[in-house]
Amino acid sequence: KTMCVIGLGYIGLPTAVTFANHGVKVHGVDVNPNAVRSIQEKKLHIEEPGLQERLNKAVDEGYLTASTTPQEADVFIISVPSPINPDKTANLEYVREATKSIVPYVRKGNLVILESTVPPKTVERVMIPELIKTGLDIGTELFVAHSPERVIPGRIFEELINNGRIIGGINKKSAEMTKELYELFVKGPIHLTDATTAELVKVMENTYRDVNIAFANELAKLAEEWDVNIWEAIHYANFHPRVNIHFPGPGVGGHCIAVDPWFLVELGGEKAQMIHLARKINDGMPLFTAQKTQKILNENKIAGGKVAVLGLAFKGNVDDMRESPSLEVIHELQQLGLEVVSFDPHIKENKHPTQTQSLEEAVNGADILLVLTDHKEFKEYNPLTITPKHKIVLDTKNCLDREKWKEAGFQCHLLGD
Ligand code: SAJ
Repeated sequence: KTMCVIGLGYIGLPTAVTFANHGVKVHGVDVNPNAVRSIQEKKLHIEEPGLQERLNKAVDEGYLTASTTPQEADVFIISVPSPINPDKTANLEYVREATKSIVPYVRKGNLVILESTVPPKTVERVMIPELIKTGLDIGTELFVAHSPERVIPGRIFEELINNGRIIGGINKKSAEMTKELYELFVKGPIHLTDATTAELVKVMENTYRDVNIAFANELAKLAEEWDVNIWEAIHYANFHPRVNIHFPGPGVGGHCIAVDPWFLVELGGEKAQMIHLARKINDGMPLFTAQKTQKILNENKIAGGKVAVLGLAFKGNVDDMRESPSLEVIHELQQLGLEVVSFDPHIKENKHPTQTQSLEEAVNGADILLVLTDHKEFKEYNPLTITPKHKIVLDTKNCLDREKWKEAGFQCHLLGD
């Protein structure tokens, strides 16, 4: 089998590499010539455990090539961004352009698979009208399916193989062909349905998480009123066999959970009230976090104040700071007139104006440490060696060993306590 993967980002590249490692001749395509070059040279432009070895193998054995233009293949996989516009409407232009780009290369009997997460009806309304231009009969001569990825950055390869998949075809044959393909490496159960159901399922999963996190954030705000530690409370509530409350935090980042619910808000309008409210609650957390930081400084009678932000990435142990709540928190802190420096062991070069290159540099002269990301490095810090001006820490992810930090003389605060 031959395959053409359009879009070599966080999902497209690991997917291309995995198929290549399983004997499929894969041609990767990206509009960004730098991404293409780095793959040809086996240099990674993204951080993901296990990716480097797998990429080396795929390229060295001749199973993975890359360029900026598609070529003929048995299967086409589209894995391009589906972000939201500033007005929170879905931007499906990448999906449309990627589909257009393959039209000249698609032949009778081919299979086109969309991996990107999209609003329900995108295959039908955006892709099919382009694919019709091949002149092939959709469903008998050209097969189309949605097979959304469900992997979590940081554990992509483990999850690509072990997670179940939901595959939605424009007809049964399309779904079955797609299933047969993924069975090359997927060990989890594969469920077949229609394309629109698969689109909705994927968006629902991320929306479930967003709404649940909004609930946790609201509980955190309430718990503060009563001096209850919400982390402890959620921990106990989750012992109930039918309860699974997520955890509060300084906001919801990434390009999935904070984005996909907007697809449902756009399509659902007035009917999507709870989903919309959850988005607003989570988007309000950076301001809440900044205000709480200010409040702690006030209580300690520290005027002005220097905040050392620990963590720029949108979540622990990843190097991705796009859509990170940390950026918003820093902005809000600066709006409050506070001085901010930041440090993140996973964000290597100078990617943010507040960024310092070492922990020592960041905490030097700081009045408060503000932990925004649960990186493993932060958990391993020995607080005895950390000497800011004032020993105060606000741990928004509850990731530090509180007792140890208290013993080291730190005044410890949580989001929701
Ligand atoms: N977060 C909280 N509280 C929690 C859990 C997460 O505030 O209890 C925050 C994180 O700090 C982060 C954000 O939410 O800022 C999102 O992180 P995440 O780890 O929940 O999710 P992503 O965006 O890395 O990946 C999600 C996953 N979806 C689900 O778990 C339902 C993944 O399986 C999807 O493949 C991915 O979105 C995607 O691409 O759609």
